[in-house]
Amino acid sequence: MSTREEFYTRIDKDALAPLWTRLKSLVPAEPTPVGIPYLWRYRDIRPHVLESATLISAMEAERRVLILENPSLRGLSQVSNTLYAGVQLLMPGEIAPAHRHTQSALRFILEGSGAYTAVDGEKTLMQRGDFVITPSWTWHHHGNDSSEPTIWLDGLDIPMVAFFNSTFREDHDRVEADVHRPLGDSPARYGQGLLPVGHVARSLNSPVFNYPYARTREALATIAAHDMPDAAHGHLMRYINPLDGGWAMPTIAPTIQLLPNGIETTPYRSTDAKVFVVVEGGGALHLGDQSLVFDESDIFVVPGWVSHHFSTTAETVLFAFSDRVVQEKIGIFREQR
Ligand code: 1HN
Repeated sequence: MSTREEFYTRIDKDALAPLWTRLKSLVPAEPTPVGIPYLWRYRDIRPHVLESATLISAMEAERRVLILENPSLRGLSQVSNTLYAGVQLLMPGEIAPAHRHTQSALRFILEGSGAYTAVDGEKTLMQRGDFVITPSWTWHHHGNDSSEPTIWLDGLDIPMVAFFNSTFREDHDRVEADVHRPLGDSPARYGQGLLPVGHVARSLNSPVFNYPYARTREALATIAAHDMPDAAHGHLMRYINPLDGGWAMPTIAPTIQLLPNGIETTPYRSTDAKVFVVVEGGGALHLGDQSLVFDESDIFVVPGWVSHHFSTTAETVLFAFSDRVVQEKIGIFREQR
């Protein structure tokens, strides 16, 4: 054994290790992508999601969800290095019981009309394309009083909160938590370009907890009708907290973008892994020599620092979420065109 090896063996007993053998891997020149790019075709996963209702109720499951697990992170319940994603089903008449947890959640509605989620004492109805926030530690339950199955994408910061070992959960003692504000209260107070004078933020989240697609789509259409698309992003907008103009959530950064029909965007990469939902249209995601063809309602993940670009075969709207907000806050977000 060399003198160095003998030294490493000796200090190992005192729970010590040399940095110099590890420095280059601890601090590489640039990020090594975690997870692989992957696309879940909605037409493939939808039958499985619907079949799950024949096996278990929302009540028994608590949340009847099929996890979207990155193929290179199997068993970890992760879609990316920092995020969880899943597809949730609520059948007519069902309730997913009230609980709360320190993880923050977003919902992006894929199917159905008229189911509700109740968050922190207020219900909101969910339609396709709506983006809904469930802030950390708020009581929430979901109910479907409509006659159609309702399906949505859940995005949570589960791996991030686990990293900090700050995970707490609590089950409500009733199936439905108290609802003490009427439908439409939050949008009236916070979602009309108005704020109650003297309003004090109670949370780091936007008090607007449902961003209806009808309004989002109208904004995109108006902008796209007269503005040139950005070469890499088309018409890219972020969901904001109207109290301060920052991202709508403190740990997950949600965006919506319109890509004109026939566009071929320029290559782009950023340090945040992104999960996309194809809200409208179709096209392809290109990564090196790989192309993933996408259609309406498909969901795909692009790991951080992987160069990619898009081509479209129809006017396309993409919803996406990532950990960009956290990376910006701690000053490590990078992007490259
Ligand atoms: C959760 O509370 C929901 O409230 C969805 O709908 C997915 C995944 C893990 C932990 C909690 C929901 C979840 C979750």
